[in-house]
Amino acid sequence: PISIGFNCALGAKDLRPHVQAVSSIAHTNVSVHPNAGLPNELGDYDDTPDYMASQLQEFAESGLVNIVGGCCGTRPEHIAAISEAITDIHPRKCPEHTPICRLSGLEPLYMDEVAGFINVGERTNVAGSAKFKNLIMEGDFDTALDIARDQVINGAQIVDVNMDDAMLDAVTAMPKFLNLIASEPDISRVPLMIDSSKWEVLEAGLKTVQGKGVVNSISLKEGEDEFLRHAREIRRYGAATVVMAFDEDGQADTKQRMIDICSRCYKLLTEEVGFPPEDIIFDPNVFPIATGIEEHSNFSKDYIEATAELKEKLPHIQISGGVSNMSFSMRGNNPMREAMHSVFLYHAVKAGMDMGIVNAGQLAVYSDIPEDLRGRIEDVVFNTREDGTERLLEVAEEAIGQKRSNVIDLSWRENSVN
Ligand code: THG
Repeated sequence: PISIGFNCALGAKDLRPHVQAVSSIAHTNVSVHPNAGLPNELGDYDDTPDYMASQLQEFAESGLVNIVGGCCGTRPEHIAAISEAITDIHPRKCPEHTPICRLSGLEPLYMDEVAGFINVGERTNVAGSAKFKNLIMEGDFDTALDIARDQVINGAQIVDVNMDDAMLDAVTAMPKFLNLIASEPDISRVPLMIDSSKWEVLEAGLKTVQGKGVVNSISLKEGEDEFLRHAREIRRYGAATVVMAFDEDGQADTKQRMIDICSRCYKLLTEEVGFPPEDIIFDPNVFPIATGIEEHSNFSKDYIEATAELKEKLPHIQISGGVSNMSFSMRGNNPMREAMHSVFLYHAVKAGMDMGIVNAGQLAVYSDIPEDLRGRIEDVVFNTREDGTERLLEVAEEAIGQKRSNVIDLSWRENSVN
């Protein structure tokens, strides 16, 4: 746009905080055309030409605006006074554009150093939660909303929604659920991630989400033409996107393939589509380890090393991954899975991983994991010994016993107020 601005509204004075907020972030001109105050009981406008001119002069002197004018209640005398008051003042300068990924629900989410690692709630996924799936199948969307709310309460800064199931019409279910989320401000304050393997479902979601969400995901699976077409559409809807390391030959399952496919996608997206690199979220593939299958043993190591190289090589990108995938072989043993996720994240985040799809609120603290267990997990994550999986299985039973306590310690309430 040539300009983003405020029209009419509250009169110049009460618009100031809003003008200031937009002025500090807009990478285009900022315009203000206030009314001459709010109408009085008789429907007249009370702000005089001199008063309005002095207000707008102050906006201009503070460097907030590029274009000024008047709306309801302003007359030629107002415009003349405003024009004279601002004649000698330099227009606002646009702030420098810092390329960080900016998302939003009702509230903004800036993926900068202050925000740190971003947790994406995984539970509103019919393939990832039996409870969620049953509720959606029964049509109990209201109770299903509680799962989304719990994810946010437990620290999810983005909520992933997935309705892909053979028994479900996801093109209908996705927007239905997203619309219900939109009416719950405690959930919709965070950005949403629309998760589907079908483009029609992603597009139905894109049409529904407010703010700036994330598509999860696109890839080169069906070739360059489809990939570019989808990327352009996502751009048109103003969303960011997850790009899977997946090409015409299948999923990347080695470090080199992860790097090659992501690099190819980066070039296509930035050069052919003009996609902002900071809105590209690569997912190099988190696959299960400790499965007993030799070919799987490098998956986590490759992911972590590819992450470090990609962050180095491709400016401004984000790296994401479905963390709970890596522990599938320990299904039924949640304490062990939580410990594995935490160890994996500790190293992946150090390598540059920016965000992860996780079971929000169910992550062990790395330093709380007993040293012996931590060491055994590290051995499988980095594939440092052949008997790594066996050694992890040896202690798996013990881990089940160490159920994480969900009892909240309120003894601090016994202390005195002072
Ligand atoms: N990358 C991207 N998107 C993704 C994934 C990814 N979306 C889906 C998935 N992977 C991430 N989400 C989940 C959600 C749940 C689980 C794993 C990944 C999970 N669920 C329990 C299980 O299957 O054992 C369910 C238990 C229950 O029913 O409560 O582990 O990699 N871009």
